Amino acid sequence: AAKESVLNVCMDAKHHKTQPGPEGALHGQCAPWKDNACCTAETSTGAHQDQSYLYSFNWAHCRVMPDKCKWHFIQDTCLYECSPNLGPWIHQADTSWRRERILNVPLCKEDCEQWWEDCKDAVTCKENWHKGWNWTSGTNRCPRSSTCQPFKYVFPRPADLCEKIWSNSYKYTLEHRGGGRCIQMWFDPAQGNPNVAVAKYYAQNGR
Ligand code: FOL
Repeated sequence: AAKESVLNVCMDAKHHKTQPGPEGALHGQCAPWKDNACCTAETSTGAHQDQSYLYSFNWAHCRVMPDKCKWHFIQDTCLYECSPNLGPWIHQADTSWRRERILNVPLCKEDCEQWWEDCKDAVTCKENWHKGWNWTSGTNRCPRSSTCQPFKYVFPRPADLCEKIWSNSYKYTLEHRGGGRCIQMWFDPAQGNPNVAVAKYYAQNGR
């Protein structure tokens, strides 16, 4: 029962609730978290919109992002905004837009590899999507001197994508979905949220 303070918490970031709790109606891919969430219904809707009020982020900064790839970015946004089970990996952030961030969340192998597979032919100009954009138009555009290339060249292996894109929010692991040792980006809520047990495990066993 060590470190209970990191269980069932929300990070102190741009859109997170102070405390997790039930949300009657979370939108689309965020619905699995409706029994206990750090996101509001409004945030869950924003997670599905292009250049939403959340971060004004433009997925199509090089060209339109294929839907099968965007699905993973929506799922990532849902996990990031809604999960109350990321406490063991919350750290102080040093940015203007959030006090806390997640670092090295152990992502399930299948989730990372499927994300990479479905995005390998999508195109981007940057490896780290947190920093260094040109925001003068109100949304992120590719900085001068960057070039648009397929993900498979920017991120040669799945680990490169999952780890580098959000400044090491995730750590690529060899752990499998359902094994209780890695965080799943999506799950069937009928069986409960599998990430509850994962957070409990890491809260006791470190890292
Ligand atoms: N998903 C995951 N898993 N982890 C995250 O940390 C995460 N973060 C976002 C979305 N999904 C995530 C938020 N994304 C900027 C860019 C992207 C972004 C939030 C903000 C941005 O304004 N970047 C500025 C620098 C701002 C600063 O560091 O003060 C830039 O230079 O482009």
